[in-house]
Amino acid sequence: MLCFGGVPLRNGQIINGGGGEHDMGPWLRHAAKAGVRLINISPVKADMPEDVPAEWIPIRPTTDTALMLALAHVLITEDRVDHAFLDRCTSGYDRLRAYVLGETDGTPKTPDWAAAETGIPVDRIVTLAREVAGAPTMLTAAWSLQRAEYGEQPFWMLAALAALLGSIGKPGLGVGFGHGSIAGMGTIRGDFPTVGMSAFPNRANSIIPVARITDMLENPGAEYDYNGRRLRYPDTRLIYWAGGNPFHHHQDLNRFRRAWARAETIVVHEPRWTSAARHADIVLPATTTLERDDIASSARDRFVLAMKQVVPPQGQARDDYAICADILDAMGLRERFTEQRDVDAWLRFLYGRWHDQMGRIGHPVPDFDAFWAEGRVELPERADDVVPLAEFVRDPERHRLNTGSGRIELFSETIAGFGYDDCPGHPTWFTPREYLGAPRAAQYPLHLLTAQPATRLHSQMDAVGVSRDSKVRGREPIWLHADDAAARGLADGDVVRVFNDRGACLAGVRLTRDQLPGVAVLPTGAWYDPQDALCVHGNPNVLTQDIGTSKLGQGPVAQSCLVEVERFDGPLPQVTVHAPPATTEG
Ligand SMILES: Nc1nc2c(c(=O)[nH]1)N[C@H]1C(S)=C(S)[C@@H](COP(=O)(O)OP(=O)(O)OC[C@H]3O[C@@H](n4cnc5c(=O)[nH]c(N)nc54)[C@H](O)[C@@H]3O)O[C@H]1N2
Ligand SMILES: Nc1nc2c(c(=O)[nH]1)N[C@H]1C(S)=C(S)[C@@H](COP(=O)(O)OP(=O)(O)OC[C@H]3O[C@@H](n4cnc5c(=O)[nH]c(N)nc54)[C@H](O)[C@@H]3O)O[C@H]1N2
Ligand SMILES: [Mo]
Repeated sequence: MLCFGGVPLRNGQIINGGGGEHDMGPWLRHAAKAGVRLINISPVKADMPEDVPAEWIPIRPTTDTALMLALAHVLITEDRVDHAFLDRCTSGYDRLRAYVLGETDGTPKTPDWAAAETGIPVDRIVTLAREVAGAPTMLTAAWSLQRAEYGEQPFWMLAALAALLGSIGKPGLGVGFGHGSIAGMGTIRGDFPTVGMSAFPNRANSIIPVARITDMLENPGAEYDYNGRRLRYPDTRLIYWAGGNPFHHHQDLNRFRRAWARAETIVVHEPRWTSAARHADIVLPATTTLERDDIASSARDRFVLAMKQVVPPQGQARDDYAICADILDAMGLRERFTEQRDVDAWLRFLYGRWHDQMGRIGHPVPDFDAFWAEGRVELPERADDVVPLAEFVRDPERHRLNTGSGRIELFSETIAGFGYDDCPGHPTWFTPREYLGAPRAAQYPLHLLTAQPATRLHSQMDAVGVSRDSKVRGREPIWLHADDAAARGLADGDVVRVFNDRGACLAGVRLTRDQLPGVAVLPTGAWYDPQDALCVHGNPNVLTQDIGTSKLGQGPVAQSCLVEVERFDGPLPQVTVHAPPATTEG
């Protein structure tokens, strides 16, 4: 199993909709015990847990597409591709092949070529290609590979690689994304419905890719490309934000902060005095899940969980639901919004609907009161094997895919038809602006990775407990290779200034040898605490660039980021962002 970005267990404790089962570690160990050879292709060795035997192939960040293309080059030139599979199940192989061999652009994607980009020795690339061709191989990549310039390419190329190997549609093989990104990937939960609300139609018929928010605020009315469409940014006067911390998650926060200030009114629902709340005109204190009753349910988890209130709402906090209902009341729309249900009635209604669906498909579950008393419903594991795309591979004509050709597209006429210079019709290597091979690396020689934090979910509960205890002199830890630190006269526990021409933050040095030299890791989530243009706490998004992955996806490119670090010897500024707000009586 080739794991691009490894299988970092810290990420597997999270799942949208709640996790009743932490299955990533057990399944990974199970696979290792069963004799599956695991290969961690990542700048960071710890992306595979220490107790799981695995080979580590260090790779320069954001060069995975180059490695995949070189693997394809070996498979093609040594005639190890599965021609029968390519003929039956794919379209456009000839186009991709011509590109890999350099017939279209004059650059054959040889192991030599890829070694220069990836830092992986030529021999290892060649043997790796032979190994994956010679043994049944599963491919996976962390979602983070997409959060980079041209982030569409590694995912498309990994799928293409699985197609060249003819492994798609076979048990335990093929390609699956995010096996190390979140709990429940590839879970053997049956195909059951979930407890949940239906989504409302978007009557305004207006969307933007979420990573383009700064562009939207800066350029009202401007046109931009997105996934084959030409869209226009709305003129945004009012920002209403509930459930999310843009001053945690967005890239290039100094630029974002200026753009955010252009809105006339900003309303934020928050349980905590976060940086987003601090940048709002009106903050409506919201309850946390601990202050209300709710139900957790996810299509990737075998448990439906009763999330019971633990404490009454604190201070003036109210449920988001109650806040919205009151606002709609002022518009004369309360009843249409609530459908005359309070929280308890909604939970009973949503659970009841699911209860009936489950009964109809032959899997009766307890009624609401029994569920609530027990605290959970456990859904059975599937008895049969689930093999994605097996039906398609068995009979590609009858089970056509939802692509233009109905097949796995190694060349897409649809995407080629968009005419994008940054996302053509087949997987392509583009030289990023920011990576260790860029001219800019002369000035900013460290590639900064901003992984998910091991000590919290994103920015949540940063001020307390495990998150607070992980800080180095109150700053977010930055992991540096010992040689990079030594070259800068840095020791473990030092506070450094991390900077580039977009911004700067402080961070606390942690040393390692298990990471590619030239790579620095500063996890996301330290609350943004800007003091004179310096985030004194360590939010890495003051450093990241805010451009789209390409005109196709317009996703964020947080992982494409070069920086330099230097010791911070001045008096240490106090981290103030965790302090509660000043209030007045009355
Ligand atoms: N503890 C914890 N778990 C979480 C979250 C959290 O905040 N905290 N967030 C959850 C959410 S919302 C999501 S979307 C998922 C995200 O899941 P991912 O996107 O998979 O998580 P990351 O930690 O960003 O990246 C995984 C690993 O990829 C490696 N990596 C980074 N860049 C490259 C590269 O260019 N090439 C290669 N080969 N490897 C690279 C990094 O070393 C990193 O450890 O995590 C979820 N799980
Ligand atoms: N540099 C860099 N940036 C990244 C990433 C990266 O890899 N690198 N990863 C990205 C990814 S994958 C993600 S998913 C985003 C995550 O970004 P966000 O989802 O914006 O981050 P959170 O910190 O989870 O924000 C959730 C907020 O909701 C509040 N909250 C909790 N419960 C409730 C509630 O019931 N009601 C209300 N109203 N509020 C509540 C919390 O206090 C918290 O402030 O970050 C992205 N940003
Ligand atoms: Mo995410």
